[in-house]
Amino acid sequence: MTSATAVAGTNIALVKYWGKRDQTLNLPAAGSLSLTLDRLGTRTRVAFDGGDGSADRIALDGAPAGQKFVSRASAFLDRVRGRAAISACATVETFNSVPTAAGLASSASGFAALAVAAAQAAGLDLSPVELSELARLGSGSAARSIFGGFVEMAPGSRADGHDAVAHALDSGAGWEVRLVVAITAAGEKAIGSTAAMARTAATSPYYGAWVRSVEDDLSAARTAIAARDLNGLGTVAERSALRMHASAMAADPPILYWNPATLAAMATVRALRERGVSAFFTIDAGPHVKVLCAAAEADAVAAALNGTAGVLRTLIAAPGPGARVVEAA
Ligand code: 2P0
Repeated sequence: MTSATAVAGTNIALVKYWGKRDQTLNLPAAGSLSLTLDRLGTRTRVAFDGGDGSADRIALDGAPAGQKFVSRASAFLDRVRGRAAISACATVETFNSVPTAAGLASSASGFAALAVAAAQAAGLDLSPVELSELARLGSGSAARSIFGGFVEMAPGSRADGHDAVAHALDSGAGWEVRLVVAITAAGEKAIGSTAAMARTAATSPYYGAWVRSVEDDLSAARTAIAARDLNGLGTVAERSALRMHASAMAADPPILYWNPATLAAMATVRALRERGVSAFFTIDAGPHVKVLCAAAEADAVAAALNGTAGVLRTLIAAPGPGARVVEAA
């Protein structure tokens, strides 16, 4: 029996992924661009040890995982077993440093860590690009967490998805930015990303316009990163987040992730900018607000967000490394 433990940081998209060209293979309809974080991540141990004898035994944060989580993780392990030609059920122990499914992108670090740990435990020798493709099959955003720092995900054009993988943007390496996360609610989000994307694509009259807008945002974001232009990158990030949410809000039934504290935090960010602080928000499939800023201004940004009505707490994250094996036996 072999086992492996992997860790992965979550990533926050600055140019958002929202919609698929293929549901089964999780192929995105457009590219995306993100920052992998040093904290807010997942640590996962996988052993193909027979599981509980007839099924995978999967624990999340020290307790047996719920049915939805188990079936998604088991389906993913089936792909790994298929590739490695093994049949043994697995024991999986996974720990998130953020609340699962609260809109803090735990599926990104979760499937990145699971892909890396499961591939290693199964004896598969995969390159980072192959791991990115594997992680994408678990969750589209997980493909990006295989790499550290600024990362771009390609939508690809092949039906088999081999070209829908992420790569690191080396031009951003060493840039001392921070993401200040303002947590505005406790508990799980109302509707998961997968279902929300599908509904947006099927019913939102703005979906096509959203997808068509992404390429220009990617291009502007790449240019800004290469130039270390925080205002340029932040402007793209806010635009991309608002357009993503606009497409979702226009779905039928509508998808609205924000709460009053989300709006208050956005106002705080605008007020910071009026005072000369380069701070820019982005919002994922949940009510929390993540604020991009320079490392030197992160404490001031966090203080302003902590003083915002409805913000429960903040944490400051820096760019972090890609997913990696930390223990193998
Ligand atoms: C992103 N999100 O680019 C976007 C922005 C949330 C909002 O990727 O269906 O959990 O597993 O591919 O990866 C969340 O979507 O969805 C996400 P699936 P995933 O970060």
